[in-house]
Amino acid sequence: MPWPTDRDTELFDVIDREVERQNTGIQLIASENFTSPAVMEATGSVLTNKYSEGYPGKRYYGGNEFVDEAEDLARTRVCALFGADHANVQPHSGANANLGVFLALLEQGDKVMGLSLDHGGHLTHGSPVNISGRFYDFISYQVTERDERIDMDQVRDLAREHRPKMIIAGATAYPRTIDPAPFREICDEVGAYFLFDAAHIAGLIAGGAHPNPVPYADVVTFTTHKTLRGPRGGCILSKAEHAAAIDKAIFPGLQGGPLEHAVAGKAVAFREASQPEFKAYAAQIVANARALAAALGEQGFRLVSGGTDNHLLLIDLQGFDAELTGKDAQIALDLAGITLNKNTVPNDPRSPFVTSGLRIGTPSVTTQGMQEPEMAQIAEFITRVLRNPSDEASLAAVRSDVATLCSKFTPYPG
Ligand code: DSN
Repeated sequence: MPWPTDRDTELFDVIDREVERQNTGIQLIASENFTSPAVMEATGSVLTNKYSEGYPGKRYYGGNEFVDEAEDLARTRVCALFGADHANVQPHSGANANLGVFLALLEQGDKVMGLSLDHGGHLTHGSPVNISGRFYDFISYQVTERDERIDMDQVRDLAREHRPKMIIAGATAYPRTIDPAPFREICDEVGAYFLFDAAHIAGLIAGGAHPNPVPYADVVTFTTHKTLRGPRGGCILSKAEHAAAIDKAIFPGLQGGPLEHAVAGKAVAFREASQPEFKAYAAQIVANARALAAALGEQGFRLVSGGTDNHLLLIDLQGFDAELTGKDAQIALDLAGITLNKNTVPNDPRSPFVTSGLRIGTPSVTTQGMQEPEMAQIAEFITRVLRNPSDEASLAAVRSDVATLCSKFTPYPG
């Protein structure tokens, strides 16, 4: 029985409109990127047809000889890229990667430490609405009031007081370098496992623009679609001693059949990230974030922690316009073709649905080839929008300027 031959215009027209949106607007969501046609080719391949529960050489179903080769390529490449003993490339997402690590190394109710969500931590680092916060006893550390950087004195004090089974480093909205060495020292002192969640910065690590936590941490998790520029998905790197427990936790503990088309896309991305050009890419992401931070600072915006070391910056809007919420700023910028997300700032008086801040990232615009001069232009566009967020004519004028800029840097021409 053949497949239908008529084109599903209802659905593919929607995708065409999304291509147009990505091509003509400025994408500043810190956790997004434009993946390569090769990654998309692998992700859209016939590997989507195959069931392959298990791991290379140990599958439950037949016909996995080529899937095994693809998954082995992904595992070998990512281990070489980060200098890891062992990789599990099957997690469907970063959240699943983290949950898999918890399942492998913790018992329900164990104490774990992570960065507080409202200070830049991730949902899976102990939020009460996430399974992490419901099944484990999380103790949150924060950033300091003084410099808005992770308070390592507090991390040490809390670790000594609570003796957690695991300490998590890593963040989703933190603009500064996270040094893995002091975390390792504290973990050793209190006998805790050290998990580094590198989701946001995996590409910066691969490109040499951020210290590599792999030599320090027992386990490193990350998503493959952010700075690393691969397909959507997760990955776990671990010391050899944790390999069997992690593999067992992901399958059969947490997931069923792996998404081998996504695993193949990851293999392609790991190769791309090992090329010399990727080093230049990672360095330019950081240079662009710094340039954007400096330009926004000149326009009167306060940056959380005063700037950035990585791919993202956090704007605290309270000094710029006390009435302007992150929510309203996001909506106005979207209307002008600038996509980013509202974000709480440390000690934010507003709720996470409203917020007083914006998170801005440079991975996507850097993939497009934009550099420091374009960052100055983007800062100017953002300022024009946020000075008059309800002025439709002003928003339309910025929208037109955004389209002109993007026409020189189209990610997916044709
Ligand atoms: N939602 C991702 C982010 O934007 O940082 C993290 O999971």
